[in-house]
Amino acid sequence: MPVSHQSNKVVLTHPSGASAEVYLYGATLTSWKVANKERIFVSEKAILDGSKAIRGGIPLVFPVFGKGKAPHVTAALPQHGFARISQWKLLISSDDANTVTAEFGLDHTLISEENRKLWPFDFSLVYTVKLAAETIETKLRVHNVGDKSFDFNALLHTYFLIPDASRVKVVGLSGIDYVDKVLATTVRQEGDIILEGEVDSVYANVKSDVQIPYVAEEGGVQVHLKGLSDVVVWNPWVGKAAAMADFGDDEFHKMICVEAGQVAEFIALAAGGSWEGSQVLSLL
Ligand code: TA6
Repeated sequence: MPVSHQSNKVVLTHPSGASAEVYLYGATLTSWKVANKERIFVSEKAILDGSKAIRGGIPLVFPVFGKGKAPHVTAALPQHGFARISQWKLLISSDDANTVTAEFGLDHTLISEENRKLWPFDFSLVYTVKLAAETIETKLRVHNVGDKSFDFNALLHTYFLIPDASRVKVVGLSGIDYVDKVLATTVRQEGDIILEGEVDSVYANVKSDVQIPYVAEEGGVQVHLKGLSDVVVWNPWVGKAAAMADFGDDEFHKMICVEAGQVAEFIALAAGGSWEGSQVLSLL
């Protein structure tokens, strides 16, 4: 069955054998298997019961990246907003010879009363997961269905499963100025990124694909941005890993976040307006 809707998640299965899983909680994609290998990292300690954002997969960041800052209206929202901690609905699913697609929805009537009060705008989100034999596209559409304009961040907070942090690099960001949140400074990226410690970097105006090639073995993944221009690269490394209860102390070796979104600036959306952004993940 191309799309099976279980109680708390939706499973997409492609005729090629590729598959994906999306929890309705947060519309969090928690698995993308292709060529018989899992490409998405989910912590062994992730909490999947809807009581906390899932540690891994592709959490959806909306309407704010990180913690909002007063006096912005997002200042009191939970970190990374409410999309990843709300219960989404499966809207439609479809399949054809090449792809299997599922669409998920969240709107202002489905979020908690508390978040509704903190962010009093009428909105509708549609999240589309389109699985093909060797690629997967995840697209977020934002609709302003109210009579007041609002501004927002949006980000696909993708955790990639990797062979080992010492055997990957991130290619495609060289020459771009980035905010280094570890060193609290802005610097220009010189060359490829290798993981030798905590990384928490925000790159704006990225215009090319970002690749995560494995070193010393074949393979890797590519992130193609569509309608998105910012990329966040994050690995908590040993210190921050130890501080996260829902993350194994040594799991930082097995993951890297390369996150496509619009976070450097807020996007203004007029009443009645729509916006969309997506990423296409593929194998190297
Ligand atoms: O995307 C990187 C980041 O903003 C890091 O600063 C770190 O906070 C990470 O997200 C995880 O955030 P979370 O709220 O999921 O623990």
